[in-house]
Amino acid sequence: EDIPGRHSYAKYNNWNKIIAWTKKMVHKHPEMVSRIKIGTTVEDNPLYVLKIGKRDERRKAIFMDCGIHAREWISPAFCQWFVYQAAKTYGKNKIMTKLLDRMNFYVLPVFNVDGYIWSWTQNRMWRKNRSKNQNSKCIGTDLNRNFNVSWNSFPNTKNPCLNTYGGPEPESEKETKAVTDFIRSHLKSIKAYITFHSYSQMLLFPYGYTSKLPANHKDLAKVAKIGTDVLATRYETRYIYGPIASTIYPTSGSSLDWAYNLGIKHTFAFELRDKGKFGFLLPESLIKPTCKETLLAVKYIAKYILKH
Ligand code: ING
Ligand code: ZN
Repeated sequence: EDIPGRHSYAKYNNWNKIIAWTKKMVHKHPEMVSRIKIGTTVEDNPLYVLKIGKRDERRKAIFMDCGIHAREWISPAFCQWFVYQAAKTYGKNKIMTKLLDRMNFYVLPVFNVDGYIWSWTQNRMWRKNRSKNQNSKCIGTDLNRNFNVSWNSFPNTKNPCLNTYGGPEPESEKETKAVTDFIRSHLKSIKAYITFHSYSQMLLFPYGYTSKLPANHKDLAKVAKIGTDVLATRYETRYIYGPIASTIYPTSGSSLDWAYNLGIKHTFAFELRDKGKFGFLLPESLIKPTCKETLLAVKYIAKYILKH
């Protein structure tokens, strides 16, 4: 589909607009933003990571992804807002300048491109990717159950017709493989992994596949506490925080647990607005408020990463 009209940070943008936007960001800020193609999807769409910061691989980095689930449109909207604000406020905002002088951000604005397109054109409530399944008419794998961490150890990940199908094997999906290859090859610099979902207003950290707490639980809980407090300063939006398994529900094969066990000791998942009134259909009037308050929390986490 090719709906005319301009890209806007106050609107949900379709995939064509988002690709054009990635290109524009690089052209507008060539010294600050570059675009890396990390792979392609099942339907041969490109997977682009935007790198923000100076081109020095020795620095610390934070990897962020949005849109692993197709219908969670506020998530890609946040990644776009983040890149825009980072590039725009560098040299003006003290914290952003310090962050970008000392670290890189890798931002994947849409992880599940095929699913995102499907949710725009065919089924607004689509969650999974669009890969075909053997011996089943049902389409798609849940990319957030497809990672190689306690894969398939919980119910509902084995049936291709369910929304939480984990795929035929870990990293079976091209999208998952592209992201895991990228993170593995940049592991030296990546000090934090942040993934954005909606909805529920939660800030989650490991683990999902066990009720055991990770070694640095106290640090993660402290960062999440302050992060959610900082988020609330803008519009008094209340987030709860805690380990995935006890705060939302147990999950196996998630990107968050995978990244943590790979050695990235600060991994967080945001469940953005709201708490269910609009759910996945968050009105466009709430995009900017959601992005603004979330940016405060992300900047806080990044500052913490710089210090530690
Ligand atoms: N929720 C997430 C899901 O994949 C989650 C919750 C986040 C689980 C991070 C594990 C890790 O089910 C939504 N809304 O998708
Ligand atoms: Zn999700």
